[in-house]
Amino acid sequence: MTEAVSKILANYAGENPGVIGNMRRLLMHGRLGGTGKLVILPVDQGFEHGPARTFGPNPPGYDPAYHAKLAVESGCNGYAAPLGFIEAIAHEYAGAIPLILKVNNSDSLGGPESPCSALTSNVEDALRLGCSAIGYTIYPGSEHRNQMYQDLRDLIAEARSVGLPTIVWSYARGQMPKEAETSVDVIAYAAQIACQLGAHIVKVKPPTDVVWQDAAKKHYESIPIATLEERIRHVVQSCFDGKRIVIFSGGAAKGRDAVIEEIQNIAAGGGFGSIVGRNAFQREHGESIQLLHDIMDIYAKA
Ligand code: FBP
Repeated sequence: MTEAVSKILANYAGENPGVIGNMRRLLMHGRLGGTGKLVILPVDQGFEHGPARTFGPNPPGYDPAYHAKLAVESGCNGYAAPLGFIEAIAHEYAGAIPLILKVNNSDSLGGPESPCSALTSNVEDALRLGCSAIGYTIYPGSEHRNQMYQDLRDLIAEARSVGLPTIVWSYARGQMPKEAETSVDVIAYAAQIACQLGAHIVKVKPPTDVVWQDAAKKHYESIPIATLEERIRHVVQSCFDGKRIVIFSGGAAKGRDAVIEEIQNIAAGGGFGSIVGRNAFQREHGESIQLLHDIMDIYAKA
């Protein structure tokens, strides 16, 4: 194990050997293995956004094998997906790359006011499929958030008891306008909630310079948030002063330069890495490998 990884894992000292071992597996795997940085390929958008929106831009992606292969070939630290996609590839890929079973999901077919994901698989499935972690989404801001928090607490306890770490996708949405979902105060708050619930790794969206909560505004007068780098630093600080791993999502597909610029800022602000889905698999195969490598190179040098 490298010094960088052992320093990170020291922050999880109370955890059992199974959890630590699986986190070590994630941190030591792939092109960024040993650097303390992570790039994960998540492919749950078929469930979350629907097949045409997700796979239409690069149709080979309709095949679950395409994504597992992309994650391995590009040297990602891990591959995250819902039950169906993991079941379709686990016989070939368990052990080849850390698999992360996304155990809850929601679709885009209902209203946006009170989002709440369904449990679509469980800890037993994760073990059966040879996964190294589970993933769970919470929606701080939804009227169902307290139920999600309680369910997550139980799930983390169950996963921990069999040595699996939990990655929490913390997305504020529900009873708030769109611009609030990515405001810096709300993103930092969503990240803090995930850490307080016991998340081993937290995943949030890159924050904008909007401060949404009135009660927080005066406090942000003394917190630098003008640049993305500064905002990332604040989110990292909000994750137990950097003692919990926080990674940032890639978002809807955009041009290469915009992706690279965003990653440079995340890396400069001390972010631990990225979970990049659409910006990877919606590109043609060779192009997506190249972009993932470019992203990894930025983190490797940070
Ligand atoms: P992307 O890089 O494609 O944004 O993937 C990250 C992710 O968290 C996925 O796991 C999830 O399906 C998606 O973002 C949700 O995006 P949105 O909030 O736009 O529905």
